Amino acid sequence: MADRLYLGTRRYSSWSLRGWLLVKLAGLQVEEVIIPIAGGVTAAIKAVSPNGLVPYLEHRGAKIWESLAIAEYCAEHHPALWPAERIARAYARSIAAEMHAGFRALRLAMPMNLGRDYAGLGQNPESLADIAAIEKIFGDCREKFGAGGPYLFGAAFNAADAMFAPVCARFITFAPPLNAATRAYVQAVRNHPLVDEWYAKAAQEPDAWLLDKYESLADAV
Ligand SMILES: N[C@@H](CCC(=O)N[C@@H](CS)C(=O)NCC(=O)O)C(=O)O
Repeated sequence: MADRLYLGTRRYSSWSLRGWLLVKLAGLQVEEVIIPIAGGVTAAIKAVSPNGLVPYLEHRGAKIWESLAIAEYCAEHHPALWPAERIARAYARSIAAEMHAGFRALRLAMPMNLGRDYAGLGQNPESLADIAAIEKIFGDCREKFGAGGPYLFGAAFNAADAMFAPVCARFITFAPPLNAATRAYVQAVRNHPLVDEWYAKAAQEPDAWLLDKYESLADAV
């Protein structure tokens, strides 16, 4: 079994962005296989991945699916993906798990699209409640652990930042009302070299991979 990381269309696949950031931060050497997503019914993904979803990692005989499991696997190779201090590490794991399990209203109302400007769209009571909860997480985390740098736990972009990076991307695309501290964090994440590399590669994807359901949000209002 070759060492491979299966990913979906970079423009849309928020979970793939998480998995890719984690693998890159951990320095795992893998072949990246991009499978254009068809929006929940991608036969080529179902054919390779145990849960029928991407990201999916094959590494030195191990098969790892679900982004949070990929985070833990990567952290075995690169422990600095989680904070070194126990209480900060517990907090990081908790907010990463909360992201993995939740914020469904935000994800539904503001699907990731790295190539569009949907400023002002996607705001409803449920998505705005999710955004308020996320801003509280960002604010509390940075207040407790974020001294010394722009990321959630300070100077190092870690697994928690990777889990929230697609949320930052949604905030850029949909431009909901955000407080100044959140805006600064979102910009720091966008400026991270790996996030920038992902955006650049997303911009090079062929037009044939565009999906109408994600490209026509502005027409729907
Ligand atoms: N809980 C999963 C979610 C993964 C997921 O939903 N991936 C989407 C792409 S962002 C997918 O593979 N969809 C299958 C498809 O479009 O056919 C994780 O954390 O990895």
